[in-house]
Amino acid sequence: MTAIPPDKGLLITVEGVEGAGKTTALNALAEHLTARGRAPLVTREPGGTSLGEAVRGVLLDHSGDAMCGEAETLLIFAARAEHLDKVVRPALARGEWVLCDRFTDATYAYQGAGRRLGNDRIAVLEDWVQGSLRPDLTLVLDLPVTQGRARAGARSDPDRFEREQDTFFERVRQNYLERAAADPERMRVIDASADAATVCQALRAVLDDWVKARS
Ligand code: Z5A
Repeated sequence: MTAIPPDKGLLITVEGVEGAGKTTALNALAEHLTARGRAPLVTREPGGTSLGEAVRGVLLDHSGDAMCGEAETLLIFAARAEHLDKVVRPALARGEWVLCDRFTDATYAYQGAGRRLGNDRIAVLEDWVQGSLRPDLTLVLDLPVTQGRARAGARSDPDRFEREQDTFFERVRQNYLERAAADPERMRVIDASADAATVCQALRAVLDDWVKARS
Protein backbone atom coordinates (compact mmCIF):
# COMPACT_ATOMS: atom_id res chain seq x y z
CA MET A 1 0.00 0.00 0.00
CA THR A 2 1.57 3.31 -1.07
CA ALA A 3 1.58 6.33 1.26
CA ILE A 4 -0.44 9.43 0.32
CA PRO A 5 1.97 12.34 -0.38
CA PRO A 6 0.95 15.37 1.76
CA ASP A 7 0.13 17.49 -1.31
CA LYS A 8 -1.91 14.84 -3.16
CA GLY A 9 -5.53 15.59 -3.90
CA LEU A 10 -7.99 12.82 -3.03
CA LEU A 11 -11.43 11.98 -4.34
CA ILE A 12 -13.70 10.49 -1.69
CA THR A 13 -17.22 9.52 -2.72
CA VAL A 14 -20.31 8.58 -0.71
CA GLU A 15 -22.90 6.21 -2.16
CA GLY A 16 -26.02 4.32 -1.20
CA VAL A 17 -29.67 3.75 -2.00
CA GLU A 18 -32.30 6.38 -1.46
CA GLY A 19 -32.53 7.50 2.18
CA ALA A 20 -29.27 5.78 3.16
CA GLY A 21 -28.19 9.00 4.89
CA LYS A 22 -25.59 10.28 2.41
CA THR A 23 -26.30 13.94 3.07
CA THR A 24 -26.10 13.39 6.82
CA ALA A 25 -22.86 11.42 6.34
CA LEU A 26 -21.31 13.99 4.04
CA ASN A 27 -21.89 16.79 6.52
CA ALA A 28 -20.37 14.74 9.34
CA LEU A 29 -17.32 13.77 7.25
CA ALA A 30 -16.77 17.34 6.07
CA GLU A 31 -16.83 18.57 9.70
CA HIS A 32 -14.49 15.77 10.74
CA LEU A 33 -11.94 16.53 8.01
CA THR A 34 -12.17 20.26 8.65
CA ALA A 35 -11.43 19.69 12.35
CA ARG A 36 -8.31 17.81 11.24
CA GLY A 37 -7.14 20.70 9.06
CA ARG A 38 -8.23 19.07 5.80
CA ALA A 39 -11.35 21.09 4.88
CA PRO A 40 -12.70 19.27 1.81
CA LEU A 41 -14.39 20.63 -1.28
CA VAL A 42 -17.93 19.23 -1.01
CA THR A 43 -19.83 18.62 -4.22
CA ARG A 44 -22.42 16.29 -5.73
CA GLU A 45 -23.52 14.40 -8.81
CA PRO A 46 -25.46 14.93 -10.85
CA GLY A 47 -24.63 18.59 -10.24
CA GLY A 48 -21.71 20.62 -9.01
CA THR A 49 -21.69 23.01 -12.01
CA SER A 50 -24.39 25.14 -13.63
CA LEU A 51 -24.66 22.62 -16.50
CA GLY A 52 -24.68 19.74 -14.02
CA GLU A 53 -27.44 21.30 -11.93
CA ALA A 54 -29.49 21.90 -15.10
CA VAL A 55 -29.02 18.24 -16.09
CA ARG A 56 -30.02 17.24 -12.55
CA GLY A 57 -33.27 19.12 -13.04
CA VAL A 58 -33.96 17.15 -16.23
CA LEU A 59 -33.03 13.81 -14.63
CA LEU A 60 -35.08 14.35 -11.49
CA ASP A 61 -38.03 15.55 -13.49
CA HIS A 62 -41.34 15.34 -11.65
CA SER A 63 -43.64 15.37 -14.69
CA GLY A 64 -43.63 11.60 -15.12
CA ASP A 65 -42.38 11.78 -18.73
CA ALA A 66 -40.40 8.69 -19.70
CA MET A 67 -36.72 8.82 -20.74
CA CYS A 68 -34.83 5.84 -22.14
CA GLY A 69 -31.94 4.46 -20.06
CA GLU A 70 -29.37 5.34 -22.71
CA ALA A 71 -30.40 9.01 -22.77
CA GLU A 72 -30.36 9.10 -18.97
CA THR A 73 -26.88 7.59 -18.84
CA LEU A 74 -25.44 9.92 -21.47
CA LEU A 75 -26.87 12.95 -19.67
CA ILE A 76 -25.26 11.78 -16.44
CA PHE A 77 -21.89 11.39 -18.13
CA ALA A 78 -22.24 14.76 -19.87
CA ALA A 79 -22.79 16.38 -16.47
CA ARG A 80 -19.87 14.35 -15.08
CA ALA A 81 -17.50 15.47 -17.84
CA GLU A 82 -18.28 19.12 -17.03
CA HIS A 83 -17.99 18.50 -13.28
CA LEU A 84 -14.60 16.83 -13.72
CA ASP A 85 -13.34 19.57 -16.02
CA LYS A 86 -14.56 22.58 -14.02
CA VAL A 87 -14.50 21.40 -10.41
CA VAL A 88 -13.01 18.02 -9.55
CA ARG A 89 -9.79 17.87 -11.59
CA PRO A 90 -8.78 21.49 -10.76
CA ALA A 91 -9.34 20.83 -7.03
CA LEU A 92 -7.33 17.60 -7.15
CA ALA A 93 -4.56 19.43 -9.02
CA ARG A 94 -4.50 22.00 -6.20
CA GLY A 95 -3.99 19.13 -3.74
CA GLU A 96 -7.50 19.43 -2.25
CA TRP A 97 -9.61 16.59 -0.93
CA VAL A 98 -12.91 16.36 -2.75
CA LEU A 99 -15.93 14.87 -0.99
CA CYS A 100 -18.54 13.96 -3.58
CA ASP A 101 -22.16 12.90 -2.96
CA ARG A 102 -22.46 10.08 -5.55
CA PHE A 103 -20.21 9.45 -8.54
CA THR A 104 -19.80 6.74 -11.18
CA ASP A 105 -20.55 3.87 -8.80
CA ALA A 106 -24.08 5.31 -8.79
CA THR A 107 -24.20 4.99 -12.58
CA TYR A 108 -23.21 1.32 -12.35
CA ALA A 109 -25.85 0.80 -9.68
CA TYR A 110 -28.77 2.87 -11.04
CA GLN A 111 -28.27 2.70 -14.81
CA GLY A 112 -26.18 -0.47 -15.11
CA ALA A 113 -28.29 -2.54 -12.70
CA GLY A 114 -31.43 -0.53 -11.97
CA ARG A 115 -32.13 0.27 -15.63
CA ARG A 116 -30.48 -3.01 -16.70
CA LEU A 117 -28.01 -1.42 -19.14
CA GLY A 118 -25.23 -3.63 -17.79
CA ASN A 119 -21.86 -2.78 -16.26
CA ASP A 120 -19.95 -3.15 -19.55
CA ARG A 121 -21.60 -0.18 -21.22
CA ILE A 122 -21.05 1.99 -18.15
CA ALA A 123 -17.37 0.94 -18.13
CA VAL A 124 -16.92 2.17 -21.72
CA LEU A 125 -18.26 5.62 -20.81
CA GLU A 126 -16.29 5.68 -17.56
CA ASP A 127 -13.02 5.09 -19.43
CA TRP A 128 -13.92 7.62 -22.11
CA VAL A 129 -15.01 10.44 -19.79
CA GLN A 130 -12.68 9.86 -16.85
CA GLY A 131 -9.54 8.34 -18.35
CA SER A 132 -7.74 6.78 -15.40
CA LEU A 133 -9.49 8.92 -12.75
CA ARG A 134 -11.29 6.83 -10.13
CA PRO A 135 -12.27 7.68 -6.55
CA ASP A 136 -9.53 7.00 -4.02
CA LEU A 137 -12.08 5.90 -1.45
CA THR A 138 -15.80 5.16 -1.76
CA LEU A 139 -18.01 4.81 1.30
CA VAL A 140 -21.12 2.76 0.54
CA LEU A 141 -23.92 3.28 3.04
CA ASP A 142 -25.86 0.04 3.06
CA LEU A 143 -29.27 -0.71 4.52
CA PRO A 144 -32.43 -2.57 3.48
CA VAL A 145 -34.28 -0.82 0.68
CA THR A 146 -37.52 -0.56 2.61
CA GLN A 147 -35.75 1.09 5.57
CA GLY A 148 -34.08 3.67 3.31
CA ARG A 149 -37.31 4.45 1.53
CA ALA A 150 -39.13 4.82 4.81
CA ARG A 151 -36.50 7.29 5.98
CA ALA A 152 -36.69 9.29 2.77
CA GLY A 153 -40.44 9.43 3.35
CA ALA A 154 -43.29 9.24 0.89
CA ARG A 155 -43.01 12.43 -1.15
CA SER A 156 -46.23 13.82 -2.52
CA ASP A 157 -44.48 14.78 -5.78
CA PRO A 158 -41.92 11.98 -6.42
CA ASP A 159 -39.10 12.40 -8.98
CA ARG A 160 -38.27 9.88 -11.74
CA PHE A 161 -36.24 7.71 -9.38
CA GLU A 162 -38.57 7.91 -6.41
CA ARG A 163 -41.35 6.55 -8.66
CA GLU A 164 -39.45 3.27 -9.09
CA GLN A 165 -40.49 0.03 -7.38
CA ASP A 166 -38.56 -1.61 -4.54
CA THR A 167 -37.25 -4.23 -7.03
CA PHE A 168 -35.40 -1.47 -8.91
CA PHE A 169 -33.71 -0.35 -5.68
CA GLU A 170 -32.92 -3.98 -4.76
CA ARG A 171 -30.93 -4.26 -8.01
CA VAL A 172 -29.21 -0.96 -7.17
CA ARG A 173 -28.27 -2.20 -3.70
CA GLN A 174 -26.99 -5.56 -4.98
CA ASN A 175 -24.83 -3.84 -7.59
CA TYR A 176 -23.19 -1.67 -4.93
CA LEU A 177 -22.54 -4.71 -2.73
CA GLU A 178 -21.19 -6.87 -5.56
CA ARG A 179 -18.85 -4.19 -6.85
CA ALA A 180 -17.68 -3.38 -3.29
CA ALA A 181 -16.91 -7.07 -2.70
CA ALA A 182 -14.84 -7.08 -5.90
CA ASP A 183 -12.90 -3.92 -4.92
CA PRO A 184 -12.62 -3.89 -1.11
CA GLU A 185 -9.51 -1.70 -1.12
CA ARG A 186 -11.45 1.24 -2.58
CA MET A 187 -15.08 0.55 -1.68
CA ARG A 188 -15.93 0.23 2.01
CA VAL A 189 -19.43 -0.84 3.01
CA ILE A 190 -20.84 0.75 6.15
CA ASP A 191 -23.93 -0.59 7.90
CA ALA A 192 -26.28 2.41 7.66
CA SER A 193 -29.23 0.80 9.43
CA ALA A 194 -28.23 2.13 12.86
CA ASP A 195 -29.05 5.61 14.22
CA ALA A 196 -27.32 8.60 12.60
CA ALA A 197 -24.78 9.15 15.41
CA THR A 198 -23.64 5.51 15.25
CA VAL A 199 -23.38 5.56 11.44
CA CYS A 200 -21.40 8.81 11.44
CA GLN A 201 -19.03 7.43 14.09
CA ALA A 202 -18.47 4.30 11.97
CA LEU A 203 -17.77 6.47 8.91
CA ARG A 204 -15.23 8.61 10.76
CA ALA A 205 -13.48 5.45 11.98
CA VAL A 206 -13.32 3.93 8.48
CA LEU A 207 -12.00 7.17 7.02
CA ASP A 208 -9.40 7.63 9.78
CA ASP A 209 -8.19 4.01 9.41
CA TRP A 210 -7.98 4.36 5.64
CA VAL A 211 -5.94 7.58 5.91
CA LYS A 212 -3.73 6.18 8.71
CA ALA A 213 -2.93 3.10 6.64
CA ARG A 214 -1.58 5.41 3.95
CA SER A 215 0.31 7.91 6.13
N1 Z5A B 1 -28.34 9.04 -9.93
C1 Z5A B 1 -28.26 8.09 -10.93
O1 Z5A B 1 -29.26 7.45 -11.26
N2 Z5A B 1 -27.06 7.85 -11.51
C2 Z5A B 1 -25.93 8.51 -11.18
O2 Z5A B 1 -24.86 8.27 -11.77
C3 Z5A B 1 -26.02 9.51 -10.16
C4 Z5A B 1 -27.23 9.74 -9.55
C5 Z5A B 1 -24.79 10.27 -9.78
C6 Z5A B 1 -30.48 11.87 -6.94
O3 Z5A B 1 -29.50 11.53 -6.03
C7 Z5A B 1 -30.75 10.73 -7.87
O4 Z5A B 1 -29.74 10.65 -8.88
C8 Z5A B 1 -30.70 9.41 -7.17
C9 Z5A B 1 -29.92 8.48 -8.09
C10 Z5A B 1 -29.65 9.31 -9.30
N3 Z5A B 1 -32.04 8.97 -6.99
N4 Z5A B 1 -32.37 8.14 -6.14
N5 Z5A B 1 -32.73 7.41 -5.39
P1 Z5A B 1 -29.49 12.10 -4.56
O5 Z5A B 1 -28.31 11.48 -3.89
O6 Z5A B 1 -29.56 13.57 -4.57
O7 Z5A B 1 -30.89 11.63 -3.95
P2 Z5A B 1 -31.31 10.48 -3.00
O8 Z5A B 1 -30.54 9.23 -3.11
O9 Z5A B 1 -32.75 10.37 -3.23
O10 Z5A B 1 -30.89 11.05 -1.59
P3 Z5A B 1 -31.83 11.33 -0.39
O11 Z5A B 1 -33.15 10.69 -0.43
O12 Z5A B 1 -31.82 12.81 -0.24
O13 Z5A B 1 -31.16 10.57 0.76
P4 Z5A B 1 -29.78 10.63 1.49
O14 Z5A B 1 -28.97 11.86 1.14
O15 Z5A B 1 -29.10 9.34 1.31
O16 Z5A B 1 -30.21 10.72 3.00
P5 Z5A B 1 -30.34 11.95 4.01
O17 Z5A B 1 -30.98 13.16 3.35
O18 Z5A B 1 -29.09 12.16 4.74
O19 Z5A B 1 -31.37 11.29 5.00
C11 Z5A B 1 -32.71 11.02 4.63
C12 Z5A B 1 -33.58 11.12 5.91
O20 Z5A B 1 -33.19 10.12 6.83
C13 Z5A B 1 -33.44 12.46 6.64
O21 Z5A B 1 -34.64 12.78 7.23
C14 Z5A B 1 -32.39 12.15 7.71
O22 Z5A B 1 -32.52 12.98 8.84
C15 Z5A B 1 -32.72 10.71 8.04
N6 Z5A B 1 -31.55 9.91 8.44
C16 Z5A B 1 -30.29 9.98 7.95
N7 Z5A B 1 -29.50 9.06 8.54
C17 Z5A B 1 -30.29 8.40 9.43
C18 Z5A B 1 -30.06 7.33 10.34
N8 Z5A B 1 -28.86 6.73 10.43
N9 Z5A B 1 -31.10 6.87 11.06
C19 Z5A B 1 -32.33 7.43 10.93
N10 Z5A B 1 -32.61 8.46 10.10
C20 Z5A B 1 -31.60 8.93 9.37
